[in-house]
Amino acid sequence: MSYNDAMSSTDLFFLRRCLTLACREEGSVSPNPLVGCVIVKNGTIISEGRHKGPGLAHAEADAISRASVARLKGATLYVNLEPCSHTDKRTPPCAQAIAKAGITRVVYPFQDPNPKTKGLSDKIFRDAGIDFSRGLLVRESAVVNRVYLTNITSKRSFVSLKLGTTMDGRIADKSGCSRWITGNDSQRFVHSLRFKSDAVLIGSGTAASDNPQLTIRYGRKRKPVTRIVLSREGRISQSSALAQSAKDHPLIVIGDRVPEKKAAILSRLGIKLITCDPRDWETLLAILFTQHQIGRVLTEGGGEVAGSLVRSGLADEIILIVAPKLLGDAAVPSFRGLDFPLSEAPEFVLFRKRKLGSDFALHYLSRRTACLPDLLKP
Ligand code: AOF
Ligand code: ZN
Repeated sequence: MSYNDAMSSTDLFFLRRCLTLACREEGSVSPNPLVGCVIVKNGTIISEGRHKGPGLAHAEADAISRASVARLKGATLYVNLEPCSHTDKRTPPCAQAIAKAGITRVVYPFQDPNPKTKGLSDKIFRDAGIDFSRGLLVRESAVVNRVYLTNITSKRSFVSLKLGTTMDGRIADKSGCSRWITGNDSQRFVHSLRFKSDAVLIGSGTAASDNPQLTIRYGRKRKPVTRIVLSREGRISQSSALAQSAKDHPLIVIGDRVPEKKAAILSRLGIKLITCDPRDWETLLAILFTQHQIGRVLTEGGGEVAGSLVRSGLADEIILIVAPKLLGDAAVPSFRGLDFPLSEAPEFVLFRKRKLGSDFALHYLSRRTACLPDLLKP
């Protein structure tokens, strides 16, 4: 069908509501997509639903279950991803449930790139006489599901690179001291970023100098987040906060030259070892997603990790938290080892900005992430 302006503005309103509902579950759904659904009759919402995590009801099924059988007949269903129709999975297929419920119109932005279900709902809807349309709110919906889309199209973890810096882009003073560049509000914000991720990753230099815990300690929602340390030789102090908490919070060391004795010590401490060259981001991110179900990894420093990720072109987004301070030339730079002429400088797209006390969080998407919608067939 083709849109007229009045129809599309109403449809946009309800699709935006789906995104708001979907985003409430950020941090809980991995490796699944963020999905919200609203069912509308005579211009009013009669039911809403959202997907709350793997194995739990899909957004459409959740919304259908909250409305009476009679009211569903002839209603319109909005959802921010093509409804699924495959059956070899944990939950029943949604397209069939929508048809069975007597819904007569379905609106969603784009097809689900999951090859098991992509495009299959068309026939189900056509056979049931359901009028379906897509193509609205594609960009916003793709950005909301950037983690899922990257996971499914590239078969690797999505990378959120976070750095706390001064106004002159320094992450520590010349003695290596970085506590604390950013303020309390930023601290809480970082814990919410950890919650939205499946793993938090640092280099062995940061592990040694900061002795961090990398757990979630603030905020309403808590979950065990996997901590990852990169070290070719498997260097991590047995008395460090990370090693000491490995029995309660999963800890992985990534290295390719870990001596057998060291590997035995790590195993005794409850630390998992992944044998991989930590400079080979492509292989590492593929292993983290396909073998460890890590959909989104948050990297928290330092400058070596940030520099090498940008060089590899695999920093999918960069979240800079900038404090109103200056440290000067001798202090530690944010991105080590980069050297681009201006004409080749990697460019990012500003996605969001947020004031955090006297700091500012600047959230940039890589060109690849910003272009994800171009990969999608509406
Ligand atoms: C979700 N939530 O609301 C929708 C999804 O293993 P399952 O049964 O949870 O199926 C997961 C797949 O279902 C997922 O990869 C995606 O293709 C499709 N749609 N998934 O988790 C939802 N609508
Ligand atoms: Zn479904």
